[in-house]
Amino acid sequence: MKKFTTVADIGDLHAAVAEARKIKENRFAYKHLGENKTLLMLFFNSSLRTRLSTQKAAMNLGMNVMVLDVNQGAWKLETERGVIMDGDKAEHLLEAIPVMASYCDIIGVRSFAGLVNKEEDYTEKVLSQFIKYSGKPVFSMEAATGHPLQAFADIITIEEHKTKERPKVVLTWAPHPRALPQAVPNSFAQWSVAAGYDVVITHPRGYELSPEFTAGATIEYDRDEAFDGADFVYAKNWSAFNDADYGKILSTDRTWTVDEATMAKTDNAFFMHCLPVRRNMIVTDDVIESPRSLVIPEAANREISAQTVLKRMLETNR
Ligand code: AN0
Ligand code: CP
Repeated sequence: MKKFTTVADIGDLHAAVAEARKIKENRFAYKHLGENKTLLMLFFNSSLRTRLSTQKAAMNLGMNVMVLDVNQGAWKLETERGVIMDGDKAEHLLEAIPVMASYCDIIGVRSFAGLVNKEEDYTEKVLSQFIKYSGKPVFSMEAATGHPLQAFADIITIEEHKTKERPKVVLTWAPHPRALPQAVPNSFAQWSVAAGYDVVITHPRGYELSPEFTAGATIEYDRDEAFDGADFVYAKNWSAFNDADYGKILSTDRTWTVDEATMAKTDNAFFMHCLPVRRNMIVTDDVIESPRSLVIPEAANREISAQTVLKRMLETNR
């Protein structure tokens, strides 16, 4: 595996989940695979889970790990070619990428959507330069349009908890005070369709996601209808994707907060969220603390999704 940015990169999803579950049974079975190999994790944005789970996954495989927070202590990086660099950016990505690549064997990149220029975000301007210029296997640790390590962990979690072959999985928008990227819902929609689930997406009008990611899912504007019979409820906020409102907050309507009344409409559904979550905006205390909440096992599975991806990258790039 040379890159991991989308569900297509993992190949047969059911085989990947099976491999992940085997890794989970004995996460130290491959502790020599990464010997003398170095992972560089590069963060343009904050992280708790991705940082720790990916580092832990690499350590399980015997790798060395270097972590760089680009905006804390490194030179500010210019990403645009042709710019006269007379501003606050001291270094260009076109030098920084091959330099960083010379010190490591695999690179993980976190670079969120700017939510200002849709074309720039949806062409994955930063991540694609790493893929093009590093010469090393590159994986997304949440880029502008997707968060595949999260979606992979989410699918592993659903597979561990589902009681039906084809569960009804509802992705619901929920309110949040700041504009957030579409990366998490994009990937969750794409991966859960690929997993073969009955996927329903519900949100206020104006919050339609890119059809590139939601193909195969049903968009249901009637929230009650969407939740009816749901086996899994996946809550997430995102900002608008449509051209006129790109990156904007169109609603903070707290009737969309997932509460006990919402969950009562489901078929005793499990509750999921990628975290970090704002309580009583996205979900009430009662729902996130209930025995049906999967937020902690879901986060724990981030170690497993990362280890599966790193293992495959190590195996195919020796
Ligand atoms: C980020 C997002 O919504 O994409 C990261 C989620 C994993 N969330 C926040 O910035 C709060
Ligand atoms: N879910 C997730 O990616 O969390 P972090 O932003 O804390 O890494």
